[in-house]
Amino acid sequence: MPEFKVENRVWDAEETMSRDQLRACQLERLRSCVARVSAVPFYKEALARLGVGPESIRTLDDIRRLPLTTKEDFRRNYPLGLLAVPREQVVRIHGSSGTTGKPVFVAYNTADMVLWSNLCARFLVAGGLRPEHMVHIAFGYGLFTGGFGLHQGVERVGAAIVPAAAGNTNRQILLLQDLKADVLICTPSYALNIAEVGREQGLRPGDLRLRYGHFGGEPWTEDMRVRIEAELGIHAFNNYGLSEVMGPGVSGECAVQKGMHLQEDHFLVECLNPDTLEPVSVGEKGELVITTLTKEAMPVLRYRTRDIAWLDSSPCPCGRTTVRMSRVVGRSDDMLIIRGVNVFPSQIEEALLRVEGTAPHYLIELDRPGAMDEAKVKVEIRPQDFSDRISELRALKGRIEREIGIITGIHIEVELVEPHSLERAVGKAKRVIDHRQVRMSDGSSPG
Ligand code: DLL
Repeated sequence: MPEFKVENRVWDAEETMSRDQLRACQLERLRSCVARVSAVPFYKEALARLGVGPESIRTLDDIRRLPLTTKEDFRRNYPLGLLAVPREQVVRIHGSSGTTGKPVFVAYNTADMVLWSNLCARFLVAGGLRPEHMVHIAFGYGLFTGGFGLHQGVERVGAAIVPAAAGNTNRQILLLQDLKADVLICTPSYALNIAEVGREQGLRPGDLRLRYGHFGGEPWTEDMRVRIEAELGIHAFNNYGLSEVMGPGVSGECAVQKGMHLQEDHFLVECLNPDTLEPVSVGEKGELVITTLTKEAMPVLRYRTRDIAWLDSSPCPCGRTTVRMSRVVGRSDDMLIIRGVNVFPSQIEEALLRVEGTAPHYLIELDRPGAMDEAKVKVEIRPQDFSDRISELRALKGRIEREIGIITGIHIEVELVEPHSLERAVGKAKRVIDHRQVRMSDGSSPG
């Protein structure tokens, strides 16, 4: 038995059901999910086109007969066209960035909210959370699923919550010191930022009373875990999820910390070659494609997450019987995650098109010199608008930054550059230079 870093506990009995029981449960739930999505015109048409229905699902492999869903499908059905229940039954809306200025909305009914809080409770308990703890949540509370999602999970476990929300790091440190939280919840990069600011204030590792941290919402590395654990004197756990299928709660690490347990009784997960859409072998890298087995308000069939990871089906000493996923090692599209916020290059383009005086030539530069991502967009000015007047250029820069802020939700610095100064590509334009150099490894490599 490997050494457990924290006491090994499970939240509910379903986490340890036998593989046979789990498969039977998935099959039954998949059939009812297919029946449920037929209430959505988009799925009704797609299923009719493929000639499939609940009765076509005889084995779990029949999932491959079902249609795929993409972010673009959410966009085409904006704002709530994928609802499978009457609007009156919706009790919560969340959202994430779309590829254009409009967010993608997701909806929950009462049963979904109960499920969501239980799924978050599962991975929080797996990573050390106990009712007697005090939990500091430094995620944004808003359309983003991170703040409210984790909040409900902690509440479900019965621990105390400090809903600090994101930003104002000095204040976060004050709260952590004075209220003596045991658990920190935020993005991994923000955890490092808190550690850095704390160090500047003269705090030493362990000065805060933190014992555990649950981090997710953006990619991070094993090296980053080592740094966070050393600088904050805590055990750092990874958890993964995405708005379209729920939010946080899709998977999370247990005390063994060798991959994130996918909550397979509620999500059927395929790992596909993103080009051929054929399944890859277990242990090989592929794109995760997720079907929600039990979500009611907005169920999704075979959602293409665009997240690249690999699966590990070997038994886990913690006793959970679910398959584990590796860290996310890449994306099969161009989505960037900047300070925890999903940003698409097309959103920057859209912002530029809204501002007079810029040419559609731009370059996004990303770096992470310290704990936090730094982002800058170089934008070419049109020759006719090229001006020697600093005040005019400053106003133009401000207009672009504002527009980018409105569309993406974060501040990105703009640097105006002379006409024709950005390199022109012969083929596809190069829009992003990412210097963040994150070594995406899980300690082990895929087969
Ligand atoms: O980020 C949900 C979440 C919030 C998960 C808080 C965990 C903690 P979205 O804003 O829709 O939802 O962004 C989803 O973020 O497709 C991944 O690319 C990335 N992502 C989320 N968690 C991780 C993680 C939330 N642990 C997108 N590691 C996903 C790597 C992650 N990437």
